[in-house]
Amino acid sequence: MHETVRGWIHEARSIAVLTGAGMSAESGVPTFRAAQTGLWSQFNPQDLATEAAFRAHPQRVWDWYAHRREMIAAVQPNPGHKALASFAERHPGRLTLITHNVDGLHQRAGQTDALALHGNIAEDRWLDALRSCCAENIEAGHPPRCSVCGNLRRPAVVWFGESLPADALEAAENASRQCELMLVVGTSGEVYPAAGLAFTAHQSGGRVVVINPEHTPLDAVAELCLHEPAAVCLPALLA
Ligand code: BJW
Repeated sequence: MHETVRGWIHEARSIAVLTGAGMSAESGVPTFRAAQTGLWSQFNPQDLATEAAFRAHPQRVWDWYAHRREMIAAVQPNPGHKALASFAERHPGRLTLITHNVDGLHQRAGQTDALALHGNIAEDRWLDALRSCCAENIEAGHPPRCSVCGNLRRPAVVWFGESLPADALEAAENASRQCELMLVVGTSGEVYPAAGLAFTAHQSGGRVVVINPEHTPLDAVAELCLHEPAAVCLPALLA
């Protein structure tokens, strides 16, 4: 099956790659829906990643992100991230990388033009974006706040019920419509609108290949499913 997919990669003039949390599993970042460990095992990540949760329990949600930031800062891009970055460098303009991931590992592997649909966990922004708070008034805390009006800092990620960055989403939709081949790597295919990009690629005539050790709803539009870990499969396909 690798030979077949390698042939499709060789032929395709435009390739879109949609990655999710499984892409970073071999770097040591737990997937979003995997059981949480230690202190965080009692919480469902889906219940923490909302604005309502942050407003109700700012310290709890802030500390969860602080814990994940620390963990992510300590890991490295894996051979899968590196294989994608190296392919993009060797074939300028042929590959569009679209990611659910907020961990910045594609960017650290060299793919600075990755379309990060759910933001970046390393960055913060004001919770109430309409208030004009100054950076010099940031008072340390869990979370930090504006010493003048109390506005809170929050992680610059996209929570459930929030809009995705419009430019990145539009570019991802265009790439999905135009690609001849889409590789869907390490995502459960449950979170929209990102998951819908695989259907867009399929409906627009692109071939879809899913790389995931488990079955997902996106298998329905895949011409082939490779049930392998991303960090092993991608280097084998893209070398
Ligand atoms: C391996 C592996 C290895 C393991 N190798 N693979 C249409 C239909 C239904 C619902 C909706 C819809 N449109 C919108 C919605 C609502 C909602 C949604 O999708 N809900 C569903 C859960 C039902 N979407 C939204 O709210 C989005 N916003 C939106 O639509 O705005 C418009 C709107 C506004 C107002 C009202 C309504 C609509 C925003 C979604 C934001 C998602 N944010 C998060 C958190 C980011 C911050 C953080 O990290 O804390 O993004 S949620 C979380 O899920 C995170 C991830 O990026 C995302 C996707 O998860 P992913 O990557 O698939 O990870 P996992 O863990 O689920 O799966 C890992 C996979 O890897 C598994 O399959 C493993 O098998 C595999 N794997 N090891 C390869 N080694």
